[in-house]
Amino acid sequence: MEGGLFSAHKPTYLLLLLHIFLLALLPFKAISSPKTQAEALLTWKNTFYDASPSLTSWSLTNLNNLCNWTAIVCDQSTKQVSQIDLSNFYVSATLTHFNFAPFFNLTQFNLNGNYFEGPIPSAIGNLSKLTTLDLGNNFFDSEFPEFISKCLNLTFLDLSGNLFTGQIPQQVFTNLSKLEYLNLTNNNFEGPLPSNFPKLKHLHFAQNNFGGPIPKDIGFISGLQSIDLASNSLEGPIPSSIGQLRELKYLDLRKNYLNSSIPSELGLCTSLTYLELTSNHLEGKIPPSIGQLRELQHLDLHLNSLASSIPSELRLCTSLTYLDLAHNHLEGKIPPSIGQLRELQHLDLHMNSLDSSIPSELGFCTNLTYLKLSSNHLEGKIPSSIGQLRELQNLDLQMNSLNSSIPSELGFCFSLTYLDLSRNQLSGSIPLTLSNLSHIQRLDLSNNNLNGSFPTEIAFPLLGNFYLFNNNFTCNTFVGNSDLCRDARNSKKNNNEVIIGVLVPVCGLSVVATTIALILMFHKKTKRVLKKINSAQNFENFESMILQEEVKFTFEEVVKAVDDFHEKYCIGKGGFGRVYKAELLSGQVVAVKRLNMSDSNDIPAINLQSFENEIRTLTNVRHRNIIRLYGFCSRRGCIFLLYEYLERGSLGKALYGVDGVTELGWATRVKVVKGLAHALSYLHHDCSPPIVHRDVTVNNVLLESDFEARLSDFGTARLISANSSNWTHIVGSFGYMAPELALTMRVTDKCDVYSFGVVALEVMMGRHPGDLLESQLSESSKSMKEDNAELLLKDLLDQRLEAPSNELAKAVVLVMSLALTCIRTRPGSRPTMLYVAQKLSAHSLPSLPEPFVMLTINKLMGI
Ligand SMILES: *[C@@H]1O[C@H](CO)[C@@H](O)[C@H](O)[C@H]1NC(C)=O
Ligand SMILES: *[C@@H]1O[C@H](CO)[C@@H](O)[C@H](O)[C@H]1NC(C)=O
Ligand SMILES: *[C@@H]1O[C@H](CO)[C@@H](O)[C@H](O)[C@H]1NC(C)=O
Ligand SMILES: *[C@@H]1O[C@H](CO)[C@@H](O)[C@H](O)[C@H]1NC(C)=O
Ligand SMILES: *[C@@H]1O[C@H](CO)[C@@H](O)[C@H](O)[C@H]1NC(C)=O
Ligand SMILES: *[C@@H]1O[C@H](CO)[C@@H](O)[C@H](O)[C@H]1NC(C)=O
Ligand SMILES: *[C@@H]1O[C@H](CO)[C@@H](O)[C@H](O)[C@H]1NC(C)=O
Ligand SMILES: *[C@@H]1O[C@H](CO)[C@@H](O)[C@H](O)[C@H]1NC(C)=O
Ligand SMILES: *[C@@H]1O[C@H](CO)[C@@H](O)[C@H](O)[C@H]1NC(C)=O
Ligand SMILES: *[C@@H]1O[C@H](CO)[C@@H](O)[C@H](O)[C@H]1NC(C)=O
Ligand SMILES: CC(=O)N[C@H]1CO[C@H](CO)[C@@H](O)[C@@H]1O
Repeated sequence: MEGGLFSAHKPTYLLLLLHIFLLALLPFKAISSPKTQAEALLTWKNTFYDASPSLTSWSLTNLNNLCNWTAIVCDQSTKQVSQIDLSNFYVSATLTHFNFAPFFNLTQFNLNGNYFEGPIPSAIGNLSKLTTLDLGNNFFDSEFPEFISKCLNLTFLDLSGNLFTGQIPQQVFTNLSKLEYLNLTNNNFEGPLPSNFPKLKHLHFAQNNFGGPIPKDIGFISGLQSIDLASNSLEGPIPSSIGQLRELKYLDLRKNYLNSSIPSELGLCTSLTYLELTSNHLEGKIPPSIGQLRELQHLDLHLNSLASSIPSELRLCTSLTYLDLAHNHLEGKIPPSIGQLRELQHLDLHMNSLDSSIPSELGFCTNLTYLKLSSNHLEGKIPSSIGQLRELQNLDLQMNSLNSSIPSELGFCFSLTYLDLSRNQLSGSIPLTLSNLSHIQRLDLSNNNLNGSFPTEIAFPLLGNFYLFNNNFTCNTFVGNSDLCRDARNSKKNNNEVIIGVLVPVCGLSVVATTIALILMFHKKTKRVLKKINSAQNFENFESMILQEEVKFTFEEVVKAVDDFHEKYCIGKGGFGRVYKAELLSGQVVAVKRLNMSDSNDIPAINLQSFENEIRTLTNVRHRNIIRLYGFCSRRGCIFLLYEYLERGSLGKALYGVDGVTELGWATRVKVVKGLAHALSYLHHDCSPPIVHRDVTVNNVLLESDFEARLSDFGTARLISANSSNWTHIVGSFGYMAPELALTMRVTDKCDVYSFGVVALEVMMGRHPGDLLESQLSESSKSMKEDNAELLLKDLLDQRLEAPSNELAKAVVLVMSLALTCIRTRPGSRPTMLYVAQKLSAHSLPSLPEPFVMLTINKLMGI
């Protein structure tokens, strides 16, 4: 059956001939032929919501070339389809319209990373030769497709990242005796865990709602190499049979309710490299047998109730790079033998009851980048050997009873960016060598007994914050820098609390302070660390407060400043609530967003704990182009979010206000778009977990006095809909919302990319690009309507400004062409924000394909 057989002239005739030919060949089982297969695929493709341009080979005119179609692999001998691999084609469709009958010989079926939705047809159970079935990362929403149990040859089954619900019928897997890989991660499965998998090597059930105990016989699945049951509701013990899994390399049981002790049999799993038991209720001691895990690289037991001392056998786990035992009840001393863990990069023992001194042997762990021993009962001195840790970036020893002076060797930890020695009894003066810490961004020496002269050299390279309050320094220490110090007697408590915040690094050779803010503390020693006051199970009574670490005001001050939310302080109203401007006594201005939650029905669904975690994540977001979230407070059914306040207001205001034209020239507009791109790129690609903004509009982009863009309101939308998977409405603003939201209701980062595209177009056009967006949609499979495509760019741009020229013209063209790719209908064909941000920041701008005045939209889309 050569492709050449089918001439273009008489296709029907020849196809008929072929059909007869095939019928003659296969008289009894003539269900499938290349032609019926091709036709079935085409029928299916015609139901795709948005035909992928990369599937152009799937076409009537190409019927005779089935084996050369994209995403199709044929069996060499039968010339029939043996594999369909549509992974990451961003197809929006269902399986309901796919006729499986001609494909009963299929061995691999891969739809991972698309927008398939709806149920799985039972006919899939007829694919008896199937070895690989990958339906991961779609929007399938049925119960577990039981008929899969008929695909007896299945070795690989991935249903992860969908909306599957319900229990897993126990008998499903009894006959799937060849199954080696099973990934059900990130669905809504519930009920007991199945365990009848004779040949399974990879069991991944994380992020579901499985309950009950871990099956006792899990140890009999002897070939298991990885187990991931994280983030479920499993309870009871870790079964000791687990010790029989000699091939096990990866075990992740974090975020469950496991409450036994760690079985000593775990020490028999000698292949383990990764062990995660964080966030359970594990108790008892860390079994000394753990020392047998010589391959172990990652050991995380934090947030449990483990007691007793740290076993010295841990020294035998010489492959460890990551060790976290924080937030337990561990006591006794830190075993000096820990110094034998020479590969260690991350050591966290904070929030335990460890005592005695810090072993000087820690100085041998020269690969350490992170060392946190805070909130223990450590005493004595900080060993000078710490100066050997040249890679150390983060050193946190706060809240102990250390009572020596600060060793000058600390100045050799050249990589330090974060150093916290606060809340100890450290004495003596600050060693001058600390001025060698050129990367330091935060230095907290507050609440000690330090005295002596204050080495100003230290403060000046600091980019971030420097805390010295509650020591024995007095204002006199700062002589020569009188601006540094204001009279502390304003303070009601007169307790010499001094905070020095150095905001700007030194430029050039001058060692003169550029901007130094000195804030005097007026208040009692309110705890300024992220602080939770109280929480109840229902939202009405949910009183809680979380403030960013550096925040120096109290919520009461804010309430006072806005006269208990008097109307006259209201500066804006939005879908979620009102925004108030609070001018505090200290002169600081804060924007307060008040979200009225009590009338929303969604509230009971919010998991308060996860809500708080969310806030914590958001308060940690730091980026030049993102408004700082100082904290949050909840009272009487209202949530208050405290943000940085910017005088200039929103981009929308600048764009449409009276001064829009004069102030927002082309260079400024390009700068604004660039800043926004960087902000979103940071949220999507540098935050963990990534943050999707969900509501990017010109009103949520604020401008600094120099027109630097600052994205605001990030996370608000997510907070409001957190954990309510059955949304009754989609959060977002009309005119900026990605079209697929109407179809799938699942928010991805590509929704932000779309909104960014709209905002970028709007900034350049000086008006909302509504008509452009509509024409994109109505002709989704082709490019744009022709009349649009022939539109001249210069006519599209904001007519209130003179057309840009030279370099500025190039920049405007780049912004426009990127923005047009961002508003593509298919989410998959939109670029990532990382890509956009990088393109916009490239050192040289691409040159124009033709003179600026002749550029059409069509041409632009090809750039
Ligand atoms: C499939 O494509 C390859 C090269 O891409 C070509 O050599 C071959 O002839 C094509 N097969 C058919 C049946 O058209
Ligand atoms: C499957 O392949 C066999 C030959 O390997 C063939 O006889 C049979 O008809 C095929 N079945 C289908 C449904 O294509
Ligand atoms: C496919 O499976 C369904 C049920 O799973 C069955 O009713 C049907 O007869 C099967 N079709 C073929 C062609 O075997
Ligand atoms: C399953 O695979 C085996 C070996 O690969 C093969 O002999 C058998 O025919 C396959 N079973 C089915 C139903 O295709
Ligand atoms: C399981 O699926 C999730 C989600 O698709 C994926 O992130 C993870 O890497 C998969 N696990 C393995 C072991 O492949
Ligand atoms: C498993 O196979 C046996 C024997 O072939 C059959 O009787 C049983 O119904 C099958 N179970 C399932 C759940 O398919
Ligand atoms: C562990 O939890 C289970 C179920 O919640 C309970 O029955 C059991 O008593 C607990 N065991 C321990 C040691 O706390
Ligand atoms: C430390 O890290 C370096 C580079 O990552 C690596 O080559 C070295 O083996 C590690 N171990 C020690 C003990 O330095
Ligand atoms: C530090 O404390 C220990 C015991 O609490 C005491 O023996 C020692 O003298 C103290 N050292 C200094 C320098 O105060
Ligand atoms: C570190 O700082 C001290 C005092 O400021 C200085 O004498 C010394 O040369 C510095 N050492 C290095 C390696 O920079
Ligand atoms: C060395 C020194 O002056 N230490 C004093 C610091 O201040 C406390 C009281 O705040 C005194 O108790 C110390 O003697």
